[in-house]
Amino acid sequence: MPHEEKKTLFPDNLALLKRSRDLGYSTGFDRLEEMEPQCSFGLVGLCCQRCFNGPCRISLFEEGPKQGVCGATSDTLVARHLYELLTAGAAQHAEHAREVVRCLLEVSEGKSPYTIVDEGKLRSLAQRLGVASPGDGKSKEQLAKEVALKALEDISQFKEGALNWLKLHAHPDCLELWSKLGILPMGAHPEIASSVVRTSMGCDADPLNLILGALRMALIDGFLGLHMATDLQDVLLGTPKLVKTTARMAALEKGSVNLLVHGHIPLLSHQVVKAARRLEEEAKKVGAEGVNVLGLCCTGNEAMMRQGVPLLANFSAQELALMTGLCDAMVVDVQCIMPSLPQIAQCFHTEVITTLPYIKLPGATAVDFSTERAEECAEEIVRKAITSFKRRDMSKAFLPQDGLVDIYGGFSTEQIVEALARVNGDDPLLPLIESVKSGSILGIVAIVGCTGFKQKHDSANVELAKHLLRENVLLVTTGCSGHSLCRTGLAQPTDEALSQCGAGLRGVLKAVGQASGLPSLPPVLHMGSCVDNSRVADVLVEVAKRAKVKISQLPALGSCPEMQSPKALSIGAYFLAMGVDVHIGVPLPVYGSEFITNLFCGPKGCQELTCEGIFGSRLIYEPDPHKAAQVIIERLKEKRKSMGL
Ligand code: MSK
Repeated sequence: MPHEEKKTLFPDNLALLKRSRDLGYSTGFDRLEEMEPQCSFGLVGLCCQRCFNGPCRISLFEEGPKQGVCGATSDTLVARHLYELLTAGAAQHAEHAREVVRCLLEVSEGKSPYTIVDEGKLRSLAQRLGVASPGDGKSKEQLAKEVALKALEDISQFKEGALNWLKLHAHPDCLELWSKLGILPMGAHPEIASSVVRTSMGCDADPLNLILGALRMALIDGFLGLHMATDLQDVLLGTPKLVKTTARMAALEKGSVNLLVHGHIPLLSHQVVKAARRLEEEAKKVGAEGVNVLGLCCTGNEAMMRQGVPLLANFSAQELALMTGLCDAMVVDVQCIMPSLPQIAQCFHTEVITTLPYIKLPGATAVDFSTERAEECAEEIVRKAITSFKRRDMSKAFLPQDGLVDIYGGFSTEQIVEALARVNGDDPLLPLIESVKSGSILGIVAIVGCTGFKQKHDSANVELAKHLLRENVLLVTTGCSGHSLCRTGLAQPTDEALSQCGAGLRGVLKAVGQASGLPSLPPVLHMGSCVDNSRVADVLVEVAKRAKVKISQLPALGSCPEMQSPKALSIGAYFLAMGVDVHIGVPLPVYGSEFITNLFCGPKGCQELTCEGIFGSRLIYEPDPHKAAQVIIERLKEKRKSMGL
């Protein structure tokens, strides 16, 4: 097998990887190879660079140091590092949410071109937060302000007891357990500050105490990151509904201005899509057929879910997209943006545009985006893409011949419930619960998260999905895994896609889909971006309540086969704390500590000191997608037994 074919799965990405190598351009695939062999101390969490006595490296073997210069043990090093990783993930999601809260506050004060799009959701949030009651006559602007202030309370103030967003979304049993464990978090900012202090040199050194701190970060991630961002984005931009669009590099159009949106916070991309539609005529004046907006990574998922924007590429293919020579501009905000992008862009005519004053890339153009001036900024960005189109050199263009694939996305919790309600209007969750009880559906697995460079790109996501579908596992997806599964044709209700499913699952998908006027539901339900894992959590909480079981009894699991970002880890830890098993395909830097490894992946020894014993969940590490599928199926069967099935 040629070397490149071990690196990436889909033919279009493969052709572009070969092209990058032919032209002598370096991508992440090449840079990882140059990096190897990687430091084994770091890989198992035993390299500490916290002070200038080090770097300290603790040996796993009989020979060599067993403590750092300060006396920190391997358990302390691993726990501290894990806490830091979770803090990095949670902080990114909480800051994402804060940007959206700020926008909502501006809307409430009439200072923003954004509007309240889902007023029903705003009113429901306001009532559940206790700032509104039916018939109180409050305007939507008043409600927006009060909801935004409640959100800011959670983000920045020190609070005791359960935070507002925990009360909104957590299962009551979970709240009780987290309270007993003493892991109910303070506000996001106090928790992040506390983590920085506790993980510094000479501070918290108790491994168990550090892990309890890390679990607080997991809850910050889940509630003050994922849920808060999702709720308020839906209010401002609309709650996603079923949408049909396309995926793969073939979504680039040779005759159009191709403008790529990349990053995470959809406030920017939403306005860029609207501006692109307004400025079609300007594009035509320079000889283009129009402006074609395409999505990368999670911004791509957000723009797909609400505006039907095609999915172009996920994390590991962001550089490859530029290798087509057909990208006129790429606009980015925050997270998962490779610093190499402007270097590759300069080899073509592509303009890379950063938009946040605190996120800049050497070689990129900066357009400082503000939500107050969102329309103006978005038009400036689209005009830059149109100008760049005029510089495009078609002799450098290369569009792989692998065709477009249709995708059906937009499966918000509301959309899923709406589809189920067409089967049973009085009790929408019942058809799903009965399908699980009858065995037509073995369980529910969310294949989520990233793609990276350490495995064959997209392959583990796709192989795991195909294996689980054959075993009648209902699949939902988010993040860059969502791109992988859409590209493979599993997010469309075709006979070919359905033929990948076991008979029981196929029957359920057809029955629910046909009630909504589709031939079937697609085998994989795309629920959105990384923050939309909140929607997955909401579904599980509601199903557990309706089925009158604990979340930890549900045959449900989250899998991140190609994890690359600490954000995936903080999301995973949030699901573990809820009682949901989590599978990862990339090793965590915890193997330097038997205590921490057993705590997450146990049980060995004392049950009380394992996730299994405390939450009823387990972290499963298995890089091989087929072996992982077998382990996952066994775990789903164990959970079914715990439900008496
Ligand atoms: S973009 S965090 S690589 S999913 Fe959300 Fe993709 Fe993972 Fe970034």
